[in-house]
Amino acid sequence: GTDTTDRTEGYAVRVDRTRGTIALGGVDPAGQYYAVQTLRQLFVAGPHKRWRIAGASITDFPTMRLRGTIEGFYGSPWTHAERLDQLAFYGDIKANTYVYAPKDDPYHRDRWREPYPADLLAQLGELVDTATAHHVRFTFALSPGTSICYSSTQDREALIAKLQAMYDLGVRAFSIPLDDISYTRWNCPEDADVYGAPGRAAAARAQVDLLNDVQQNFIETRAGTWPLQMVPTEYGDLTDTPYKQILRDTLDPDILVMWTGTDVVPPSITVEQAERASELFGRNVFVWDNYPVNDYAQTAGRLLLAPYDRREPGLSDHLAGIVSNPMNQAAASKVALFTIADFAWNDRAYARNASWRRAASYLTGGDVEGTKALLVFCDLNHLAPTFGSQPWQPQAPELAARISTFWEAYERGDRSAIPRLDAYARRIVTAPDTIRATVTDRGFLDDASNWLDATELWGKAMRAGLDTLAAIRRNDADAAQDARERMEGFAEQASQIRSVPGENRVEGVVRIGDGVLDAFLDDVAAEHDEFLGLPPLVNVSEGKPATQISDYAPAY
Ligand code: 14T
Repeated sequence: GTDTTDRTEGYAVRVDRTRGTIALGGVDPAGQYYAVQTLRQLFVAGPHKRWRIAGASITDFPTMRLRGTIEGFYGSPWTHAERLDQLAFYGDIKANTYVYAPKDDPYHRDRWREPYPADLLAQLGELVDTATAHHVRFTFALSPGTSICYSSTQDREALIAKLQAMYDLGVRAFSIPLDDISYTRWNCPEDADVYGAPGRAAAARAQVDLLNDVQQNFIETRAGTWPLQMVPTEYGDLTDTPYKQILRDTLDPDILVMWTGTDVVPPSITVEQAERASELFGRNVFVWDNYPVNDYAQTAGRLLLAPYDRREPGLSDHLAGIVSNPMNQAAASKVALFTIADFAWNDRAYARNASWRRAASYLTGGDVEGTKALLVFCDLNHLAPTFGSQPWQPQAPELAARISTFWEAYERGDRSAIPRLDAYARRIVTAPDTIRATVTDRGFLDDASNWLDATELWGKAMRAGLDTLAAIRRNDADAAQDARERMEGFAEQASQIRSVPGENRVEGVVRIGDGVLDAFLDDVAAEHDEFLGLPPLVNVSEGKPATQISDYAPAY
């Protein structure tokens, strides 16, 4: 075929098996690189350690111009080695953007004026080169908002000097995030004279003054730079305010404005919302998506391993792009990042489950058993919280469906109910070993280690629970008692496992299938109590969540 594309980063691959030829073409260097990546990914392992490829005819291009991550979380920043590994990973998933904005790098935010010491500067230089090698735009972000005096020439000079040092390393993309700062108080008395009494409108005037200056007198006067990016102080709502009006009307139209969707961690992002945000800021917004970031209280003890979801097809028409704010655990973030890159590449063709399977397959190097085991594990870490009390992605949807089918069959007296669920429980028990044997990414195994340990124990508790029910069914009181004790022992052990100190910013007990797996064990215990002739327990906590044993009383 001769169908090609002229879209930025587009490419074509033709594999003609009858002629035995392979042709690759790219619109630009990134497109050529993606042609090679795709060809590499099309090879499958054949017998005798030989790689095989079927015929292929592909013409492809991304719908979103900017795709990737913003290391923008609080808490333990990624290590240098993790960052190098991520940049190579972005090449594999055709992501082209990495924004360096770790809140807890002191030189990024708290001590933004201070130059990087030589050793850290050398590392940043290595990141820039590695990013370039994988066609990733290393974007350096500097967050001066907590202490900058907008009207101070000295502060402006310090900021430019810091950006210039990065330019000298090869950085060509820059961002000035102004999130999570007070905009109703100045950092110096002079700002009140220049911009007026502190408030939303005055903050917008000061920010625009600074940003336009950087765009016009730094970015535009340096060769090869991309337009400046910024994060507004109002980054997560759709209310028109004097702040947004001033940005819309006076911020240099070339400057990219980020937006998180609503409520910091958005339960969904619709086309209508994106259109509205883009209208409010006077340009197509650049989405900073707070998934799978786990730096806030609701994520304590969690890894977030669900595929990207509830971002509406068609968003690409109204956005400059999407970057994900990932977890403190870099490698464990790859499951979500893989799927986000899929969505950003082609939002209208995105299929969450297919993308999730491919992410798992990627991490196991295509190992079929490993992929299945990894998906069982990811299902148990599927819950995605918001800042509110309701998660935006449910916990363990696969296990929950199987358990609900199980209880129906069990109540009906279906004798295959227990063995069927036990087969899945066995997969939970063995998933950690299979994952450890097949996932080639050591970082992932390290990040997930405690969650893998907990998974095995919860799986064993579940199997002991099923043994309890089986014993009840054959009226074997001793065996039922014994199995219940084993069940409770495993559950007790599992609930001792905590997140790794210094990883999850908010540490806590490792959560695995919570609300589903533990609920199943509670239901088994209730069945056993009934078998023993004990009255069922009722929740007497008067509408509040039941958290302790005194919240329950026997129903006589
Ligand atoms: F800039 C924004 F786009 C943004 O999301 N900023 C922070 C971000 O660094 C953090 O990782 C993320 C998730 O916790 O949320 C923002 O930080 C907040 C937001 C809040 F509403 C921290 C505390 C809050 F109460």
